[in-house]
Amino acid sequence: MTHEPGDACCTPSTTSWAPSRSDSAPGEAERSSRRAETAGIRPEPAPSSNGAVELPGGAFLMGAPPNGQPDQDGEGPVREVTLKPFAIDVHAVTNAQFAAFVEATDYVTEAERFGWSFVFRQHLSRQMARRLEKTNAVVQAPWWLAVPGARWDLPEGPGRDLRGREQHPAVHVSWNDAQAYCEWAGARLPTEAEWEYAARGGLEQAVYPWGDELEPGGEHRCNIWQGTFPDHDTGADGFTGTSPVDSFEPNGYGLYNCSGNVWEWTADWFSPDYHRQEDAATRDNPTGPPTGTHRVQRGGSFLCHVSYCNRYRVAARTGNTPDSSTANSGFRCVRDL
Ligand SMILES: [Ca+2]
Ligand SMILES: [Cu+2]
Repeated sequence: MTHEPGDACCTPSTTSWAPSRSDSAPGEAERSSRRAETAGIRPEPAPSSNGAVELPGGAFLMGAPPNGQPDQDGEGPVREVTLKPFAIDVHAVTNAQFAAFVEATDYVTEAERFGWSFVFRQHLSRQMARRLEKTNAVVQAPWWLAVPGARWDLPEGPGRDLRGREQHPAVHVSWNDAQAYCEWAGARLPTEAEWEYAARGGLEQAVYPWGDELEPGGEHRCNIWQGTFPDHDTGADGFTGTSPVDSFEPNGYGLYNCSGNVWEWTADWFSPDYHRQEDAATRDNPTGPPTGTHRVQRGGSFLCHVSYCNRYRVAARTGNTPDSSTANSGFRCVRDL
């Protein structure tokens, strides 16, 4: 049984570039050499109160129906899943919130410990992209470059800090980093089922969090890619990279950016087929397979385009290894009620 997502163009894994993080023993965790206050932004005073909404849970239809293509990602079958009530943050954890966490704990992210993270090529200077393209590109997805020094507070590597991006989602955060934040904030990552139920915003089996049309009335409702992937993003939706976490209209539950902007980590291990088995474990407050290699990510990102992955639909899924970090991966928190 495979545990890997269909293809990893959306968020590359550490193992897709050598020296991979899993092969190189991480050094002694150093104190963050660049503390939050030097990231150019002021930490948010109340990091864990993100404007959460309480959701009643109950039964909903999870997954997407067959569309004539092989279901490599395991979006189907459509199944009824039941959830307990929970509270979920209306938006992804911001840079300002992550800065407060780092300031309070001196936490060192995995990207900092390993010394690099994945950045989309066009977000680098021409010189840096050229310098790195021969040695540091992901073979299957050469628009991703492993960039030395890229980390949560320097999303494009040394150079530009977070000024002006206080309310953008924290990125270059691995699953392990997200777990550490959640623990500190008295929260947890959503299960995949909780994430999808919340992202659907009360609509049954709609394609997107707001309905079935990508651009209703010609209006952009999420931050994805427009133009020709991966060469030219017109930015017609207003953004060619991350956008503030409360951009665009929220869904029916008041949640922002469930589709697009950044991929969001969930608690579950990834499997394309574990949930096909119909039993209590997969239908009643499911928590995913007991083991795996990749953690599920949901929602798609500013890089997603219909010509390539089409993974900004609300049932779409991908995954990455828990130590992987990329410029388009973030997370939001949930709490039990
Ligand atoms: Ca965009
Ligand atoms: Cu994608």
